[in-house]
Amino acid sequence: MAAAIALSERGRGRTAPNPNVGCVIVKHGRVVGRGWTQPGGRPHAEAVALEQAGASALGATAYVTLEPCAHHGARGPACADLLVAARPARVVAAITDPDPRTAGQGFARLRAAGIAVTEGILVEPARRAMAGFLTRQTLGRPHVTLKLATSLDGKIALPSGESRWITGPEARAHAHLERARADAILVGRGTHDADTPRLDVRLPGLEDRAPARLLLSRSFAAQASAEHPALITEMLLGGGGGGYLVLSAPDQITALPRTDHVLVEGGAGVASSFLAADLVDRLLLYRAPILIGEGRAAIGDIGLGQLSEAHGRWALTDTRTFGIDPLEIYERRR
Ligand code: AOF
Ligand code: ZN
Repeated sequence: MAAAIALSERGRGRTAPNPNVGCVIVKHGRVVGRGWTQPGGRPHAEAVALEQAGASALGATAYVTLEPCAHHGARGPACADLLVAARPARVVAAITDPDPRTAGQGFARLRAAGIAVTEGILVEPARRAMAGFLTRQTLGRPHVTLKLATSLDGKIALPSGESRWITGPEARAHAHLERARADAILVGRGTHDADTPRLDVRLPGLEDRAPARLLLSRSFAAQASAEHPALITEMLLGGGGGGYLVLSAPDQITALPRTDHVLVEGGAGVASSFLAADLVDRLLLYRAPILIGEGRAAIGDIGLGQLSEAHGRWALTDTRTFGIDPLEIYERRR
């Protein structure tokens, strides 16, 4: 199942509004098929893995990160039916599909066909891997990751504004991998004007990833929507070499099509407005072992009244080190 979850990560950021699912088929201790949800959402993970396994799927065990779908879509058959036809002896799944077209019916169809089903394996890691789909299903909006790269004392720049670079190349490369796993990347007007970030994925083999670029700017959005009265306005800005969708408020991410994972990158104004609106689900805190002292804080006012409101909100779920920079990952407790 851990291998299936790792495979599912390959689809993350490219399958919305479909979940990024992973599947591994094992026969006599050997992997005979591997699959993950393909860009655009189809083929599904099981279809890819079963195609690879061919006749070897007979009597095998299929590990899948989400309950196989039970609906005959216009875009392909139900994975539960594909499995029933291929006749594995057993299907092991992480979580139930909340989509009402499946919601337990996938498992029921497998069991009715005499296939053994085990549910609930590695639930938390699987949930994390498809957090975008699950957040869309439960909260009706994309899953939001806020990335911060700070000094030990929580600063992102000198008083002069100098900020290149706080963290080292290894941490920055990992941040690019996070971009590859997002459907959209968001920055504020200040960051856009100061850094003209390219917001692309500069990693070997992943250059084809092109997450949508979002700009949060109240004044810009007002100006743009006077010209084009749409909720979200597409604009071509100088620098960065491409188009942005301009949002006037954080909660407009809810209306973005085909966007289940949003990565919020900077700066302090954007971080503060997403935190104040309680729209951050996951915090990536890269913390360079340097002290800046007087400087620009990573986060401004987030509307906190009392200290008691701050406690209990965040849980540390992972720590890693890139080069000399530790990364802490926190999740919002809801
Ligand atoms: C699976 N395996 O790899 C994925 C599944 O638009 P469709 O027809 O592709 O269906 C989308 C739904 O299928 C989606 O809401 C979710 O319930 C399921 N996604 N299911 O068996 C997969 N990506
Ligand atoms: Zn399916």
